[in-house]
Amino acid sequence: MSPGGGPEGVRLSLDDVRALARQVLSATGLSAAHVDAVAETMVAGERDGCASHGVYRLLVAANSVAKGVVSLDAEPVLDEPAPALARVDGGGGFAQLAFERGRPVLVDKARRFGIAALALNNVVHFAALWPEVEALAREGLAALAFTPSHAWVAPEGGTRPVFGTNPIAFGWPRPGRDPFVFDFATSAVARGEIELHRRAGRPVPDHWGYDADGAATTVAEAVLGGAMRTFGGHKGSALAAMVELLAGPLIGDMTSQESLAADAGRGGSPIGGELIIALDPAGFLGGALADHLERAEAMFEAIEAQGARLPSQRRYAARARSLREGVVIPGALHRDIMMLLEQKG
Ligand code: NDP
Ligand code: PYC
Repeated sequence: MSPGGGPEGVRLSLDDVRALARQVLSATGLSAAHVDAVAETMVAGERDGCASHGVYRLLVAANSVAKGVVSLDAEPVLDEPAPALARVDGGGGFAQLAFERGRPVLVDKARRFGIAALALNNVVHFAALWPEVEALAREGLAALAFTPSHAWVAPEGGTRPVFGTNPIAFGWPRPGRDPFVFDFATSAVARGEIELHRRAGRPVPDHWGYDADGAATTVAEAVLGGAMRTFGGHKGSALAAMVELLAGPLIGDMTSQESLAADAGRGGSPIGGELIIALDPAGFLGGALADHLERAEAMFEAIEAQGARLPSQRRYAARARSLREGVVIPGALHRDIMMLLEQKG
């Protein structure tokens, strides 16, 4: 760890971030396998400039442990309900380890059948989805991932929460280049972003949510206690419903309303399911694969040629910078993490 983050920040190398994340997670009592899997997603989030899903999530993970929401040493159990389907029961543990255990099977099935799906059930989820679809795209697969959360988001036209923040992530393999990846909540913004605004005492835009009386507000705390809004009006609302269905009832798991009810006021991270779908482009394209992937590149070029950027470009640039220079953690967040460590020590 070295100074240089400015008066309000602490500069850390990525190795420092990894060591800190492991130390805090170990101190909560998580098993070594969970510590490793969870820490890596936090390092990746911080490295890629995704503050709402970086080391801030140490506070979130520790809260879920303290509230008794997560199983500390759950060993994920894999089964294969059909040739192209895999399912991992996470046993109430964090989702990251369940994904790690299911990923090789998903990749193998996608290569064998052209398309395959992996359901994660009974997992506690607080993570970003891009690390998963990016990893699959780096294996040459197109990938989609969905997960509900807790009922925090109102449907378009209403003001009471029904949906989770319900992210959708997509990855596309680009030969010789970093994959094309996007990953966003179907709410106007991730809840973690509103929590960061609350921590910093900053107002939020008035289209992010309603207070408990259903009135638009710029007070982060009021949105957290009221209802968030979907992005893109009725379109985000329909996509949020799709995520509920695909990663809830379709895989035998909870909707965001059910997950919030199961939390019973403890205030932990959502417990429920995730669906990941992987397609091998070679399944449709066979020997013509290279030609068609090249046509995809023409589309990316047409986007960039007019000065528009691709999703994931900012993240890859942040990654390159963090690998060179490390990252700067806000001072208040660093203090809260160190305080957590002292309490556990
Ligand atoms: P954003 O609204 O910030 O959108 C992020 C995506 O949009 C990224 O792929 C980003 O690429 C891309 N993007 C942003 N601006 C542009 C632009 N101008 N041009 C092109 N692409 C752009 O994210 P959210 O706040 O909605 O979500 C943040 C994270 O929260 C996600 O990773 C999500 O998985 C996570 N989340 C997790 C939940 C869970 O239940 N586990 C629930 C909700 C959210 P880039 O990264 O390069 O900027
Ligand atoms: O930021 O909305 C969010 C979120 C919910 C669960 C994990 N992240």
